[in-house]
Amino acid sequence: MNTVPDAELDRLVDILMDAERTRRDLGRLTTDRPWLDATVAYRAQARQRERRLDAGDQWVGTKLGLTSRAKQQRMGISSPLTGFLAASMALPLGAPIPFAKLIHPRVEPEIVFVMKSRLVGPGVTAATALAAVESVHAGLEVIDSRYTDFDFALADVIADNASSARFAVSPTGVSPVGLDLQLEACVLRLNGEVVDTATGAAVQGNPFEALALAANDLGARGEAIEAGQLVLTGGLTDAIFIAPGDSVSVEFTSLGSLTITVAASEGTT
Ligand code: OOG
Ligand code: MG
Repeated sequence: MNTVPDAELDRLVDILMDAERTRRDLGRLTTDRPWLDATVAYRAQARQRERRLDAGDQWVGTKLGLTSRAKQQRMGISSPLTGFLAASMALPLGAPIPFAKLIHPRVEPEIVFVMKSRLVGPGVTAATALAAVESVHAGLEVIDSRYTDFDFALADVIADNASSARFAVSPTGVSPVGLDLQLEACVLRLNGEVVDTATGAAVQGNPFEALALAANDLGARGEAIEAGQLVLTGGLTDAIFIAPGDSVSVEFTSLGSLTITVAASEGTT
């Protein structure tokens, strides 16, 4: 239903952005809003993006969510989705996760693309997607749903920008040419202990398929993935909960490794 007035969308954005700022989690917004479907939710997501850009943030890329079975099963939603990445979400190299600013953060390993050229659907395939990639990187995403216990329907999580909070990307990338991302393995460690493993095939069969999906999905809404932007292709494994003082690392076969720590105490950014 696309007749939902902009004022109603702005109210949704206010609720979600207040929850983020005040660290107060919410019940599902879809419960008492039968008109809140995926299409309306993407309009709300785009308005949140505009608000952030108006406030001086920058749009630095796209994230995919729920692209692996591990994630889909955990969340009980079988459809992938997209969100936007803003410069303020990027954790500089070595910066800790600001635990005190988040509600109930979780971390997941991701394969990340830096784009060489613009990619816009429809009709994007894994092969054309690969040709638009400059470099492939190891990533860790910090998700922090604004919904209680990460309990949401598809439209809720789309409106909430796919639970995005922070992300870290390894500074050195690898050329996509000759990489077999299906067989690219990753090992996820929490405080040195292996907690999960996966290969790139977990992500839509191949992360380049996920990239094509994002470009086609954005294209259908009149948007594109721009040269120089990042694309987070979605958690390869389930996300893990973290606590202050923790250290999370991911090690890939060819993409190298990346470690982030969690700020040790309240008030630390
Ligand atoms: C939704 C966001 C999912 C991913 O990589 O699958 C996501 C959630 O799990 O809260 O970022
Ligand atoms: Mg993710």
